[in-house]
Amino acid sequence: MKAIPLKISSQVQKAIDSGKAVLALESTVITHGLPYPQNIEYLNDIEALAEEQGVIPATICVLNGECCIGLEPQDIEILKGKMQKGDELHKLTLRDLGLALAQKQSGGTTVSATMALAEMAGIKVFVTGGIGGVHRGWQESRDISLDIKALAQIPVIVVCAGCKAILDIGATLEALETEGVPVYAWQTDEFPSFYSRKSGHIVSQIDSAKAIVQAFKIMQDFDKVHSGMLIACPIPTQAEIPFEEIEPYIQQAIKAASNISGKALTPYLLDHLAKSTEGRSVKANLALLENNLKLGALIAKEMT
Ligand code: PSU
Ligand code: MN
Repeated sequence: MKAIPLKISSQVQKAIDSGKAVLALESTVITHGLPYPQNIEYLNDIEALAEEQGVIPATICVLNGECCIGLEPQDIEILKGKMQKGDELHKLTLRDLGLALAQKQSGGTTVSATMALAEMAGIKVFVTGGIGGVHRGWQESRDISLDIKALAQIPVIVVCAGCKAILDIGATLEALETEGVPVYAWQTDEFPSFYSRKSGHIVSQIDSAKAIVQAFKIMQDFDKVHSGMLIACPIPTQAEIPFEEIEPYIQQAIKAASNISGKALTPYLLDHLAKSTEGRSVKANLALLENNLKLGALIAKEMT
């Protein structure tokens, strides 16, 4: 078996070599989660914010068939160029990586693919907006994100603001339990629901980066356990869209998406919400990403 070649940016490589804290960042949020040009602004802002918080950002994506762990300035230009030209940027889950590398594709990596690549690079902490999970109506569609399986099998800590609000949150939490994924809410006992701080679902509370890292390290000492860990960090109060307010928009979006399935579904729903809420959902998304990054930085620093 040959190892998959990783294109680790010089900054990230230097940080790894010197034992500095590195934080992996997801890229499907850039290619498929946020509208253009906010997505490129986000990429620049979030990398700067990471450095402010004392960690080296490693945005992970695939560019022309290469697995990038951290982006060089020219990589950001390539990504930007592809977005401007409307070149195809794929949404790459873990199962898509083989063909993507073989065919020199480019794309954003989802939580499952980013976790796998981060782990291969030795990065243990990863920040995203919301994980994929069990979709509403799963009894019929069987739509359950590969993210759940990745969390069960790849030992990386994932910081998110809950699962995407468009999902069946209760069923997602049950699936995470079945797969043995530890799930903690940050300084609260309620699992947040992405745009809102509340979901009505109670999970275990965790209050410090130290406790997170300790629990994670002990889990790794179990021979038969290789799971990741999910830390759900509620969106800041001032950026929140209360559940009762966003829910009608979500239902509208789901209704409009009745003939869309597979991996096109999430981007469709997010785009629909961005339009129907006149950009409010995008603003909330950006705020929660920054907030997650700050927590991810604390954990990554604790890890070193
Ligand atoms: N949450 C968002 N925006 C996104 C995603 C999640 O707010 O773009 C992406 C993540 O990359 C996640 C993926 O891993 O959607 C899950 O997609 P699916 O439901 O098709 O598995
Ligand atoms: Mn799916």
